[in-house]
Amino acid sequence: MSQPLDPVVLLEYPHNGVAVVRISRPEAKNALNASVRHQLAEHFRALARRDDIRAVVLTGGEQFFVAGADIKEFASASPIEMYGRHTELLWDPIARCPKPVIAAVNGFALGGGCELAMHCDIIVAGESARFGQPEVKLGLMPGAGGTQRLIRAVGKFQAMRIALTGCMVKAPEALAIGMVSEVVPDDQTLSRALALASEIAALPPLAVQQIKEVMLAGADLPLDSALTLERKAFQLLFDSADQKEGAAAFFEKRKPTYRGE
Ligand code: CO8
Repeated sequence: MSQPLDPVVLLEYPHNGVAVVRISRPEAKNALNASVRHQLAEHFRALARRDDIRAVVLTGGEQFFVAGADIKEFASASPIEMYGRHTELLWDPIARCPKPVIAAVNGFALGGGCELAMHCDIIVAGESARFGQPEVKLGLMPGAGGTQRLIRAVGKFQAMRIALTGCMVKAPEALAIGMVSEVVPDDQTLSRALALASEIAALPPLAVQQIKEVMLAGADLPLDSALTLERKAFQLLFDSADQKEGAAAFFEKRKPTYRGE
């Protein structure tokens, strides 16, 4: 796929099986304008189809992740204009990416930026990172999953406090309430996210993808249905060459070679 003329989202391939999607719009603290959203969606659609990519790291700058939706683009919009933008079609490729997505967050992840991080499967935060849903201070509310993903991640009482006050949550507190996976020194955020991505990329991709799919889909189902879904996916994996290879390597006391088949 050809790179757009004015790329504000960059693609890099630092390690085998790992892609880095980097938002680069520093003049607006990486605020999500139409170009950023479209390029993000385009990259995620393309990465989903690539068999050689087994894990994705999503990051921003060293000083900031994403300061939210671009306020200039919606400050005077009408409801019908907002509806007609169908931004859900641009979030979907991120939410539905079959490969694990790890957010590496330094600095601000606010509003749509916090929602973007919560689209990911693992969040590594630098110790100075700040998360928040400040939309209420603009007379708005989260509109890309912030009310729903946050309450599912941290429970009612923390989610209500965060969304109703628009406060900023510092990384150590975010870790304590389950809003992020790990906190590391700021200069190690990307390297830690890359290390996790490489670790996952070396594992059997069909098993990895089934785990992600079942955990996300099952979380919104009644327990019985979710357990059935889990059982079916578990059984399906017995048809994979990688499952046979994993068992054979265990008994032969050697390192397995996984081919994603
Ligand atoms: N949109 C547009 N421009 C922005 C944004 C933004 N969200 N954030 C920062 N900028 C711009 C500033 O206007 C400024 O531009 P300029 O230099 O031309 O004046 C530049 O970035 C630098 O910003 P600051 O000077 O403010 O930098 P500071 O370091 O002082 O502060 C902050 C950084 C704290 C991040 C501050 O910029 C800020 O509070 N930004 C707004 C945060 C916010 O309210 N985010 C939520 C936006 S609403 C939202 O995300 C709704 C999501 C709904 C989902 C989508 C549905 C369509």
